[in-house]
Amino acid sequence: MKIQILTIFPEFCEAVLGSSILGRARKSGVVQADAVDLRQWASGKHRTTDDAPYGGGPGMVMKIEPIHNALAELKTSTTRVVMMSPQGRPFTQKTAERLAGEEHLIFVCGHYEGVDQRVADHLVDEEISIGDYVLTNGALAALVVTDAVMRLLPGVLGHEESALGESFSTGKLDHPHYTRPEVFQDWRVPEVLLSGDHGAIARWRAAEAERLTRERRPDLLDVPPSTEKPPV
Ligand code: JF5
Repeated sequence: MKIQILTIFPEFCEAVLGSSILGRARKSGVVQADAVDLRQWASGKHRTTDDAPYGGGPGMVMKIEPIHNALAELKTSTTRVVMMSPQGRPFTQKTAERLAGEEHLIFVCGHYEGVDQRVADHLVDEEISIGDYVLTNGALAALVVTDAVMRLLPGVLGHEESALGESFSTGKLDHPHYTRPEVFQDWRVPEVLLSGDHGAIARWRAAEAERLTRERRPDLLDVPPSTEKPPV
């Protein structure tokens, strides 16, 4: 799989892509993930990627031409182009699973007040939001999606089973986890986890996941499984 993050902050993305599990996955060759500097396709002495909004108002809007020219050069017949913005469809684990099946992803990252609407209307396949808040830098959102997608790819995590059977792939929040020591100050590890009774442990974990989900995320319970449908 190949992932390209098209951004005016490539060094910022490279720092994340080069670190920890993502850095190791990249070196192992199971995935190619790179930041691509949008300014390569910006014209003029100042390599401008933004301009004042038509109709007036504060801030700057990202221009269409550099994004168009970058995509014209980077896209192949199998590319899916994703734009990160607060106006996008909500990003979920289902979205991550679907994107993990793609051969080539390009993330277009917005900044400033926004991106010329013709980019979303004509140049991208889908617009995704990572949540109901506003960032200064869409690359931050693209990195969140990249991380969630990459960890699903075979060979990225140590043990294959760790990507499944955890929070959200089950449709519920995860159960609590504990490790040594058995007692810290006066805080004990739940006795059942020390019992060696694997049936009892599985039942306790399922009950804890259910209890936590009912308490914190009742919206996740008793709803039909979402059939995520991307636009074309
Ligand atoms: C961005 C215009 C993009 O703020 C975000 C974002 C929030 N949730 N998901 C993405 O992206 C940066 C800001 C303004 C376009």
